[in-house]
Amino acid sequence: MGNTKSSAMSKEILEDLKLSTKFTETELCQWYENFQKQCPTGLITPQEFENIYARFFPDSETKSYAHHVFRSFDTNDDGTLDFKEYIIALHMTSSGQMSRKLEWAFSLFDVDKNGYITKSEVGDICQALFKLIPAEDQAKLPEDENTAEKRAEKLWNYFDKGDNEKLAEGEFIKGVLENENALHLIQYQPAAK
Ligand SMILES: [Ca+2]
Ligand SMILES: [Ca+2]
Repeated sequence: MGNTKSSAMSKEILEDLKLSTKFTETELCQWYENFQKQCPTGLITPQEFENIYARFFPDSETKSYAHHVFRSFDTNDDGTLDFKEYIIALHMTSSGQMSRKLEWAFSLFDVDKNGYITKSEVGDICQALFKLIPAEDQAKLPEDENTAEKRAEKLWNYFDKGDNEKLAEGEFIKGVLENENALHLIQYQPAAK
């Protein structure tokens, strides 16, 4: 207390994050302390981010998925994640609210950030997601979901769009909310060990 080290979070960022997330001041300050410890420069690089994913999914190829997630969190496009982006990411992805998670999923699939998802973007993310599935589990997948291409095709068809059409955020969220299997195809959750 009263120890205003240079590492303290600015009042402005704190107020901003309190407004835009459901986190309390105490939580935010604790996360800030942890963030500073893990990341003394205050910025997470793509490489550090990849390393975190590699630790979470030791049996998978995480590089391309980590790259896409990083891009979706780097809202100001400067190639690093600052504390604010990190907390917003945490808020979006850990929220109990499905609609918020799906807003994030939309930004994950919108690879070029133009506000629409194309079939080829669905293909890119399905590739990255497929690589997250450990090889032994890939072998157990149903016949029509056992390659990234099949999964992308199946997912895209749920949205009822032609190959050259594009998908807006509302259509994406609605489509996934109405279809459990679409929800299953846009994510990978490792079986609990
Ligand atoms: Ca950034
Ligand atoms: Ca796009």
